[in-house]
Amino acid sequence: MKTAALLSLASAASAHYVFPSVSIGGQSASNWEVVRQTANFQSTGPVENVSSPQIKCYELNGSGPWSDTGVLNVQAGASVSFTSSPPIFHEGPALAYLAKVPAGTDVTQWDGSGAVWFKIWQDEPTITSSSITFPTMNSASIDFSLPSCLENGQYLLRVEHIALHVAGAPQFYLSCAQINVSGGSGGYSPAGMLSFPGAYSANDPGLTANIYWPIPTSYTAPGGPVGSC
Ligand SMILES: *[C@@H]1O[C@H](CO)[C@@H](O)[C@H](O)[C@H]1NC(C)=O
Ligand SMILES: *[C@@H]1O[C@H](CO)[C@@H](O)[C@H](O)[C@H]1NC(C)=O
Ligand SMILES: *[C@@H]1O[C@H](CO)[C@@H](O)[C@H](O)[C@H]1NC(C)=O
Ligand SMILES: [Cu+2]
Repeated sequence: MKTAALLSLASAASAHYVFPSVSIGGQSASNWEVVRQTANFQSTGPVENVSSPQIKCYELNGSGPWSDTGVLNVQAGASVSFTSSPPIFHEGPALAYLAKVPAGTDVTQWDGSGAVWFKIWQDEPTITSSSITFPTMNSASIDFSLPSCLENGQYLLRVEHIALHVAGAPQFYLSCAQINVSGGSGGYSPAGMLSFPGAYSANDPGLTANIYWPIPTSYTAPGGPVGSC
């Protein structure tokens, strides 16, 4: 019995996840081909500090450049599917952000620092009187679409899942893909420009939430609202 309990603890502790690959508009790339390899590619552990520079893209190579990572050519409005390896194992919201690469700079040379990030998507939990559950629980992917009204050009695309299973100790799982958007109609209106770190505060109610008791009657993820076309 003792051995079984220890094994089960060990498997819970290792049941973290990474997002090493992405398929956009049906074009897929292999692991870490267009997604910057993350520092947790082996441990699969989370970022746990909202002030850490790792909350931006969690790069293994923190200072870059990232010229060993490719760039995926995509169409605005395309559907995006980031693979979660292994499948997401904790309750919490999934979110996606973009940061547009400044003119004259290549995405592989750009670190995405400053107030350059805007939220393009987040999911919503199902709340009942007995539980709050999130759509990506047990999912092998995080799926959303790029806005159709993006400006054309290169971006970092940051995908994130925030695990809320330990009340008051949120865990951030994330990675960033390098993409080059064409076919966009332009005019996207971000709801706000954010920096990582900086976008999240440790005392944000969306991060301090206790999802078990009392069951929340509403939930708002950190990082503000999603922009619009
Ligand atoms: C969180 O990260 C910041 C920035 O790197 C650092 O100054 C601070 O000590 C970290 N906090 C903890 C609890 O590790
Ligand atoms: C980061 O990647 C660049 C480009 O591949 C390389 O020149 C640099 O040495 C790497 N830095 C580290 C610390 O690995
Ligand atoms: C981005 O896509 C456009 C349109 O397909 C193309 O002309 C341009 O060369 C691409 N840029 C890069 C850096 O891949
Ligand atoms: Cu975990």
